[in-house]
Amino acid sequence: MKYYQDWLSRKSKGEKSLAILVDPDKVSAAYLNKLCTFANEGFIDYFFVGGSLITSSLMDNTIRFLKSNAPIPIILFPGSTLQIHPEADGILFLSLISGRNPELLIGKHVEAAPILQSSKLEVISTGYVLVENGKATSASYMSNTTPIPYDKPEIASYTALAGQMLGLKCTYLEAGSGAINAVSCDMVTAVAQATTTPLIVGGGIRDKETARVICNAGADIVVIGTSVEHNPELIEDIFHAVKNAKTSFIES
Ligand code: 1GP
Repeated sequence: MKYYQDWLSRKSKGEKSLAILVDPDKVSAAYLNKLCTFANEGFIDYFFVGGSLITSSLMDNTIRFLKSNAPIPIILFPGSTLQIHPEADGILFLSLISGRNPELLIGKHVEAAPILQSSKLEVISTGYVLVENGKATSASYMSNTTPIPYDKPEIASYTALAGQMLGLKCTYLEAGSGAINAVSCDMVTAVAQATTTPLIVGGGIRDKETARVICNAGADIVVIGTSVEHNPELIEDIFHAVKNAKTSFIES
């Protein structure tokens, strides 16, 4: 569990990380080149690769390009079992614990298990928690589930805690790609205080200030996709904001 151990070690030191979401259906060759430049300069910790709907040829090309041109881990963030790719480094094995769709809680996992067993991918079991954000997102539409209300941090915190009690190794608090609002800081803090495992937060984070406050609220890894697709130059500033953040409810 090399990558997961790295997340635990960073969490124990209070170090925050930046993951860039790469959706193969949305990115150009020029953008991938740019991402690799930032990764080589040390401004990205992880690539998360996946999307709600992807054609497999683009997935192949994207993973191979990133793998050959950047020195950082590629973690799959799959929208379906079709997105399991053996040349990535790890996979978020997502169980959609905010929803009540049995296929996304366990059904697809049974289909994926033999494929993952025969791969070299590091499998990181993840409680995936969708949060309502002001508009329907691909994640809620494609999963056919109802997200947790934006203003109910206690529901999110007990959902994440139940996931941890079930043995899931981390929580991904998700407003959905392109969300109008990022998850609230109150919700991030509630989940961070209820659990001891790494907390990933994404969806609708568009600037360094939002990344900073989400990290200060208790996120360990922030995931950014849409905003940097539009303006990759944001990456360096967001990276510095993330690295300078510190969970505010922990006494030093
Ligand atoms: C989606 O959390 C990610 O899973 C990224 O969201 O595209 O809104 O940055 P954005």
